[in-house]
Amino acid sequence: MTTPVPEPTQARKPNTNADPGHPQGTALTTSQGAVLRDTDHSLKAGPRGPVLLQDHHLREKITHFDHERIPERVVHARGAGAHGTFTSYGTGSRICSAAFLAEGVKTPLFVRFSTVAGSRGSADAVRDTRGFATKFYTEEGVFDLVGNNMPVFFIQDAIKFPDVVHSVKPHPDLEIPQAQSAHDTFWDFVSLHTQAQAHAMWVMSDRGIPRSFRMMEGFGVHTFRMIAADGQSSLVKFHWKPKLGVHSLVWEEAMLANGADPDFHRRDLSDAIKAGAFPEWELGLQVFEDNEGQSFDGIDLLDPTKFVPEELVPIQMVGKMVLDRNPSNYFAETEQVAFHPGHLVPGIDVTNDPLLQGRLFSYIDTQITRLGGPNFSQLPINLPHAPVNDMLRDGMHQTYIHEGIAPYHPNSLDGGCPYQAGEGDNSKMPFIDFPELVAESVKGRSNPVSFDDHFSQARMFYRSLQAHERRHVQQAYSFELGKCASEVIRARQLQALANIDVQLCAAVARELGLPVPGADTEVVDREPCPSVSQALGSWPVDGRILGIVASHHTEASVIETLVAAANHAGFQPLLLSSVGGSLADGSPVDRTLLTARSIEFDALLIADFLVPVAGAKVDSDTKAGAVRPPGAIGFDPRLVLLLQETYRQSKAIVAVDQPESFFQDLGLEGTGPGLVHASVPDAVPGAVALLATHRVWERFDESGPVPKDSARA
Ligand code: HDE
Repeated sequence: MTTPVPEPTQARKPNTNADPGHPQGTALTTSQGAVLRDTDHSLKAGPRGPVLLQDHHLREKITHFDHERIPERVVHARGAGAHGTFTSYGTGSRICSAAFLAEGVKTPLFVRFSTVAGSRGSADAVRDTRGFATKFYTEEGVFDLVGNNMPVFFIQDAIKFPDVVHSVKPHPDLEIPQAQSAHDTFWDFVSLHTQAQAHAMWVMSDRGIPRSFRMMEGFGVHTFRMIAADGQSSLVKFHWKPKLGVHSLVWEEAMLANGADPDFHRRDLSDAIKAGAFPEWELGLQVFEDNEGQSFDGIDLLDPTKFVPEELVPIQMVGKMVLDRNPSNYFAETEQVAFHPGHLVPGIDVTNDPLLQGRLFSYIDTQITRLGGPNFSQLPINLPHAPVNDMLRDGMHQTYIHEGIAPYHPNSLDGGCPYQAGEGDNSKMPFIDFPELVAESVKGRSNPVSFDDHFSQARMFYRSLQAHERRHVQQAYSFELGKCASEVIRARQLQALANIDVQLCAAVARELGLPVPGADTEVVDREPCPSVSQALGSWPVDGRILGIVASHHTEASVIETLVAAANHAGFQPLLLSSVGGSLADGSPVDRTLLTARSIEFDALLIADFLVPVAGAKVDSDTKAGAVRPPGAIGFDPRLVLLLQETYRQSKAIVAVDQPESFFQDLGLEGTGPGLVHASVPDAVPGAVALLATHRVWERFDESGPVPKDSARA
């Protein structure tokens, strides 16, 4: 059968970031634009072959396919991105001349969130630091803020980066475990190299398993320098503050998610954007006087293993970021985006933090390998929106057709162009290399003495957490060290914990069945900083997932009322029923008991209990592992499992017009915290009230969270 000859294809669009799209045209062609008749059969000598070497289309198609992959990032390989806009409040202009910080300026941007350790296909919900990298396409050139969701780092000097990364990556013999720090080499390094203890503490806390990228803080980690229009310099630390607050998974959810939905965070981000629940952050600065010692209150600002508590230096907000567009092509955008901490604009400069200094070398080097040459800034996702007039020429994948004959400076043949700032008609604001005084010193391989304190901030962080958060930290260390085969390593890490907090050390030692060592280092006690706790305060529920359990017999008006109220409150409602199809009001079922798992929902409304359907077999269905209590014999066992998991995960469950005995029948604790009975009109407001604090932590914590603290009040 012959395929009809198609229309000629659309002209290829030029590569500009303003319009980087390459829509699929109507007519199939080769890469050279020749229209093709057949892409389903190789060219053969007769229907039974052999295949002819002259089939250029076959060879081009397969050769290109063979080269579809580029080397993944050596760290931060697993990521998800989104486009958005930054709107400046103008408050940053007091200390920084950067044009994008002037009042009301809107700057397009692209953000890539990532895990650090795992490879590109690894699961999202692993315990790890998260990357939080933002590319601002400002009118003065690209500014990249390449940060993490934790304010401290494992090492103080870039020369240690290959060491820490080799330790967390899978063991080289068998390449296991993937995307995990729960193994010998990581804890070997961290326990020997105690400057890593503060960052390890953050990773062992709930921050290591975020609920969503939308609910993470971001930190520039290093101290940067800002220069005002009058030349005055300040030292600053960057902070991203999420509108939805900082929230985490519980460990059971993280483990379930990695099996049931390895794309958990990626999906959450793109679903929220699709649903119009656009994630938002405020950008804030901690500003420090640029003093000679570059320190604040005994904290060396050039030491990236330290942070400055908000209680000591409040964060001044300078603008807001909204992410409102998903990438159209993962590879072209999220995979090819190339960040660099040296992509700076006039008014922002680096400091001498030795970790930052090493990063300035590393990123361009890695992009050359990863993106196949030095011209990666010409890729649409990396292309500055400011005019580019460099004298960089040629190289692999050069897409510009440069004109002129004199790409050198000074020249007279191209009329002297391009001019440096201040030459010819170039009066533009140039990048400022701040004329910092370089202290008289001696060349050598050493650290300042102030870098020697490895434990005081880990202790401060731990002691600033709420009781349930501290329990999570104890469990995380116990799990991770319990996965180490070497008892020497476990004992060495316990020694580090003994220097951090005696009770933490004792709790972990108990789990490991090892003796509790005494401290062997004197550690300064710092004031706790409750602002690092995630438990204090309340937040909007925008875009949180509300599961509404309904049967095919639930009245249409009940479903309509609940869904409308959920949408009105800002939730993303998902209808859950025994099987698929449509409910009484015509709404399609979003999840069935076969496809749903507790991890998907932030809270549940039970509009109807679900009776067992054929296929729900208590004995043979692993999802129905929950033993039904006598009162729940009439319930689908998978619903019992869902509710029991949701309960264990300290999430709210609202029984809508259900009998008083509903929760007891399920084997849950009657009317315990977060188990609520409500009428149809009161159901969604009940969920809003409970979700504003993210979880019902009191459920398993007799002391309950400490009342709201002044830091968040
Ligand atoms: Fe990175 N880091 N890093 N890093 N980093 C990379 O660059 C490196 C560090 C961070 O979504 C690589 O393009 C060195 C701190 C993020 O594309 C590489 C050192 C912080 C991302 C690299 C550090 C980060 C990277 C790998 C120690 C938080 C992902 C691929 C001196 C402030 C960006 C790439 C994205 C990626 C090197 C330390 C954040 C190899 C040598 C500290 C968010 O160049």
